[in-house]
Amino acid sequence: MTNEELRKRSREQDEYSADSIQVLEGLEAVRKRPAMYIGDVSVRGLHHLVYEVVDNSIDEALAGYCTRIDVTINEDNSITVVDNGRGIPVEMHEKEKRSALEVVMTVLHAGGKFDKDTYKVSGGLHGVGVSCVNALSSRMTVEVMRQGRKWSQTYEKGKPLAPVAPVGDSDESGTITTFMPDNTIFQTIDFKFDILAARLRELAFLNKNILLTLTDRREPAENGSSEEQAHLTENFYSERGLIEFVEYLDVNRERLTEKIIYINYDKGDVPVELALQYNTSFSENVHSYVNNINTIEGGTHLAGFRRGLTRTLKKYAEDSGLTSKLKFDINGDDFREGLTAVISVKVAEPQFEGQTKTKLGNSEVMGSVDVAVSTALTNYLEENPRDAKSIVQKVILAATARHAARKARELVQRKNVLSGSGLPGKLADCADRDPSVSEIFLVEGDSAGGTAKQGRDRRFQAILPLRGKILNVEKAMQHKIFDSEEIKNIFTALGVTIGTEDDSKALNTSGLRYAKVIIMTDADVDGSHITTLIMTFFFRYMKELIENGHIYIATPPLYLVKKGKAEKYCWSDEERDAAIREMAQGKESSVTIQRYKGLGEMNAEQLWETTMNPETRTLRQVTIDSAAEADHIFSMLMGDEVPPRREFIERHAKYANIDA
Ligand code: 0RA
Repeated sequence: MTNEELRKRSREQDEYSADSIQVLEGLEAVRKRPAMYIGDVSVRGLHHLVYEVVDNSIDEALAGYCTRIDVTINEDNSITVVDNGRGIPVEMHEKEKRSALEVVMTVLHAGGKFDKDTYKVSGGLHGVGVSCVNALSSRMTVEVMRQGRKWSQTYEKGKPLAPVAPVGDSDESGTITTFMPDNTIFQTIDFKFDILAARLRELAFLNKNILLTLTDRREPAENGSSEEQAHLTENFYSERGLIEFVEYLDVNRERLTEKIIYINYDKGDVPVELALQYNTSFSENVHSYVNNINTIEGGTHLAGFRRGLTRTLKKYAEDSGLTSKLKFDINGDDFREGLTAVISVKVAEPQFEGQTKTKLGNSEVMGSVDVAVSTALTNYLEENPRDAKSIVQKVILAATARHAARKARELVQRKNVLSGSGLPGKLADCADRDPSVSEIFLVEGDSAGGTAKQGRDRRFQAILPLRGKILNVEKAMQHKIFDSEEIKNIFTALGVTIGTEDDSKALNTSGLRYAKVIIMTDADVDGSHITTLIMTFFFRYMKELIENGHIYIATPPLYLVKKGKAEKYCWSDEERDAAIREMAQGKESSVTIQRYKGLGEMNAEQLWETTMNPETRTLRQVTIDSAAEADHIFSMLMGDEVPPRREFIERHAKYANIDA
C-alpha cells in the first residue's frame, strides 16, 4: 500500500469513528430504555426483535421483489432471517457519507427514508426499525447480496466493528440478518418455536403467496420432554390468504354458511381485505389488522366493519320479513354471535392510539371498510338466499338468548345486593381490601380448597373453591353461562360485571378486587383440563384481565424426593433425577420419591411453602401472544373433534406421559 493510500485509509477511519459517535447516542437511548421502543424486555419483547426483522422482508415482498423468507433459530439461540429480495442498498449515502446499509442499521427510524415508494415500513408496534434490534443485540451481522457481490457488516450492541465491505461474489440477491439478543437486556433470550410459528403463520395468511419457513436447529431436550421437542422445519404458505385464515380459525367449529364471504376491495384510498363466515358457536371471533399488526384494541376499521355488517344484515332481515314478529329489538351484538372474521387494511400513515398502541385512529378508514363490507355482503346475500336465511335465523336466536341472559344476569346482580356483602358463601376472603396487594386462588375441589384455606396468608390471600369441572363456555349459550353457579361465583368474587343496556358483552373490571387471580389445580390430566376450562372462560369472557396481566397459574410440585431429614421438591423429571443422584451419594438410608398427583396430598404447610408463598412459589402469568392462535387453540381444545385435541395435548401437556 502506498503512503497516499495509507493516509486516505486513515482519513476514512477517522471520519468513520466520528460518524459512529453520533450514531451511538441514538442507539444508546434504546439500550437505556428498551421498553420504550419494543414494549418490554420479557418473552414478548424478545420475540418482537424477530418480527421487526421479518417485517422488513415482508415489506420487500409486498413491494413485489421477494417471495421467500426463512427464519432459523440457530444452535446458539441466535436468529437468522434470510430473504430473496433486492438486498438492502449498500451504496454511499450522500448525506451521511457512509453506506446506506450502515445508516439503516445504526440510525433510529432510518428504515424507509431513502425509497419512500417501495419501502414502507409497517408502523405501530413493530415499526421501530431494525436499528433497535441491532442496539439490543450483543452481536449482529447483515449480509447483502446485490449486483453480483456479497457485502457484510458486523455490529456489537449496535456499534459497527468496521465499514461495510465486500466479502465475495454472489449471483443471487437478498438480505441475510443474524443477531444474538443481548442477555444483559432481556430477562430471557430463549426463543420459543411456537410463538414464532404463530406469528409466521399469521403473516402467511395476511400476505398470500409468500413462503415463510421456520427452522429450529437447537438440540432437542435429552428426553424430549414437554415443550422442548425436536422441531425441525415448518413451512407457512397461503394461496388464498384470509379465506384460509378463517378456515384455520374455524377448523373445529361447525360452519353455518356454505361459502366464506371474501372481499378484496382496493378501489378506495384504503385497501380493505376481509373474509368472514358464520358458525354454529356462540362466540364472536373478529381479528383485525392494520399493516399486518394485530389491532387488539380495534379502532376505526373495526367500527366500519361492524357498522357495515349490522346495517346490511338488518336491512336484509327487515326486507325479507323474517324479523317482523319479534317482540324485542336486535342489537349489534346479535349480528356477531358465531361470526368469525379477519379484516386487514393497509394504511399509509396509521395513527395508533390506546393503551397498547393497537387501536387505529384514522377516521377516513371507517367509511372505506363500511362501504367494502356493505357492497360485498349485499351481493352475497342476494346470490345465496339459503345462507342468508340461516344467518338471519341465527341472529334472531342470538337476540332471544340475549334477552334470557339479561334476565339471568339481573337475577345474579339483585341477589348480590340482597345478600349483604354480595360475595359467594364459598369464598374465604382476605382481610386486606386493597386490590393491588390482594390475590385470589381459584382452587379445584372442596378438599384442596380446605387445605389452601389453612395454608394461606389470610391477610392478602383469598380462596375460592370450585366444584370440579366448570362449564365449557365454548359450547354453551350465554344465558346458560350465567345460570352456572361456579361462573356466577367467579364474577361476584372478583367484583367484575358484564353487560350493559346496549352491549351485553361489555366488561366492567373497575371493581376488580384482586390484582392476581391464580388458578390452582392438581398436577394431572384432570387438573390441566380444569385449568384449560377456566382459561377458556377468562379468554372468552374476561379477556381484559388476561391482557392486563391479572391471570396466573400456580405450579404445584410434581415430586418430593426424601432421604432421612433431607427433602427436595421437584417440578420436573429432570429435577427429580438430579435430586435422586445427589441424595443417593451418602448411601446410608434409601431415597424415597413421592409423586404428588393432587393438591390434596400435600398438607397445608407444604402447599404454602411450595405453591402459595410469594417468596418461594413460581407463578406462570397467562399472556396472549397471538389472539388468532389463542382462538384457534381454545376452539380446538374445547370443541368436538378429538384427534386434533389429542395431538395438541400430547405435544404440549406436561402430565400426559405420567398418568395416561
Ligand atoms: C429499499 C430499497 C431497496 C431494497 C430495500 C429497501 C430492502 C430492504 C430490506 C430489509 C430486509 N430485506 C430487505 N430487502 C430490500 C432496493 C432498491 C433498489 O435495488 O433499487
